Amino acid sequence: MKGEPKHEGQIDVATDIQLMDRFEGCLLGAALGDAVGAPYEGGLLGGLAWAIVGFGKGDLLRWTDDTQMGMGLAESLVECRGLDADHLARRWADRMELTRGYGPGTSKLLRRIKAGEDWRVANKSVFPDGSFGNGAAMRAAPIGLFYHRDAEQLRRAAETSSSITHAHPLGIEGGLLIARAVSLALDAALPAEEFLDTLHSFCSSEEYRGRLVLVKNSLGGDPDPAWARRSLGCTIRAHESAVTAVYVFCHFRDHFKRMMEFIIKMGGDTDTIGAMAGGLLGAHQGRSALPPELLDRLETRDSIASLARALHDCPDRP
Ligand code: R7I
Ligand code: MG
Ligand code: MG
Repeated sequence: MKGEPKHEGQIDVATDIQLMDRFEGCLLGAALGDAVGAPYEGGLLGGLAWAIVGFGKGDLLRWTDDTQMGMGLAESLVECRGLDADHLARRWADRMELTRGYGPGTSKLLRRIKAGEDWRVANKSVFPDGSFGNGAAMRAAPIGLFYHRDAEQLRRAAETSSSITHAHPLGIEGGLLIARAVSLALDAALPAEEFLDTLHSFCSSEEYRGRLVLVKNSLGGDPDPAWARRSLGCTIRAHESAVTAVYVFCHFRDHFKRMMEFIIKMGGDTDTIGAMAGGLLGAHQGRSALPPELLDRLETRDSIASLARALHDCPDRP
């Protein structure tokens, strides 16, 4: 039982079951946030395009590139028992379905990797300094889960996995922020101030650190979508959306539906902010915090849950 002294080698079963539940909550929460936010990304035209792609699929909640890449990352971590960047680059390139709404730069460079180009070359082929889109941040949750016990391994894995497609320092930092935030969110007792302070010291650029200070100052007040849009951003750029997801999580850490309503009201990159914030909420609260009536409609729900369990059970997880 929790709190009782343990003998050497004895496993705390309750804690392990809770951790497994939070792994499931995280990957399912990210996919659900992505799928619930997807019809609102890109305004009316984006919604229309998403509806056309989904025509005939009933009320299934369909996820986008955010989840496709996140699941590819989780699979690769499990199969390679840790991060193998070449394996991961191939996995992403092989799995890419264009109807999932990939970012323009990412889809171009994944096509080049699929054609045989090394990711170390492809990642500067579209933008000369690499991309600062939020494509690395949107899929970073599995890194946060897998390496949650070791912040330095987490940093290295987040940097490498981000730079496969997002070599710009701001793109990489988005992946770092979300991976670290997920690892911290697994601790259900962590106070929001401490969570934000740890993230602040983990980040290096003013784009991220300045916004994290704004988020800390907002604690205790009411969340405001217009303020968040203006001061933190809700765009496709990593530094204008990853901290925003942290803000949303801090204000709605146990209200998935209210959190998604807020994200949709804020507008902009709704699927991606939904994926990042949904992953944080699920990591923090576990699977039971996700509304069952929405989970029942989530595309590939069961395989996402079993991938989360495989990630948890991976023998080489630090
Ligand atoms: O980051 P990325 O994979 O896009 C992810 C987004 C999410 O919202 C997904 O849901 C999906 O809809 O797409 O794709 P990128 O094309 O790498 O980056 C996104 C955009 O950021 C680019 O298309 C550019 O508009 C902008 N951007 C840059 N612009 C100028 N210079 C990214 N990097 C640069 C840059 O270096
Ligand atoms: Mg998307
Ligand atoms: Mg998006």
